Amino acid sequence: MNVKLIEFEIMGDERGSLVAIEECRQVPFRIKRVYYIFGTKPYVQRGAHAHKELQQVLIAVSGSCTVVVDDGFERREFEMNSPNKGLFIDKLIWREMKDFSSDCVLLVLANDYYSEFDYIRNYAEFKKYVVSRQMINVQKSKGLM
Ligand code: T46
Repeated sequence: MNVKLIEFEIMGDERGSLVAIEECRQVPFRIKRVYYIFGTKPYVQRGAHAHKELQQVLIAVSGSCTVVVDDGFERREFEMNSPNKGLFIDKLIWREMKDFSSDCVLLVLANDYYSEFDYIRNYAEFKKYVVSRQMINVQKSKGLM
């Protein structure tokens, strides 16, 4: 599954800590958009969608939450609880976020602008889309397309 944890270097001294993130260095893409999610109630689930093209890195810069990722075949859970931990999520990965602590600020770096057309918000539709993409890739690899 094309999801991976990235550990950012903490530059600290007696005053505290600092993490620097630069596009195409600590994150594997050019950053076109930054947004953050905060004030989410602990019983609330967010996400429940996939993106056709968008790549993102999620960082709990404060507090914690759980991120569930699913490529249509396998499901994994990540506990995001540290400002020096980023979760890279490639395109075509279903994601759900839950168990937000009251102080959670989830910072998201994205490689493109917001577009509702890029979202797949229905899991059955997502599965169908992933399988059809796989079939196209197999045909391309056999030189049939
Ligand atoms: C994702 C997860 C991790 C905008 O107008 N611009 C934006 O850049 C974003 C991200 C959202 N919006 C609007 C669309 C909705 O009316 O803000 C509202 C809340 O968005 P949504 O319900 O999609 O939020 P989440 O927390 O379910 O999902 C978000 C991102 O949308 C999504 O790309 O991967 O965070």
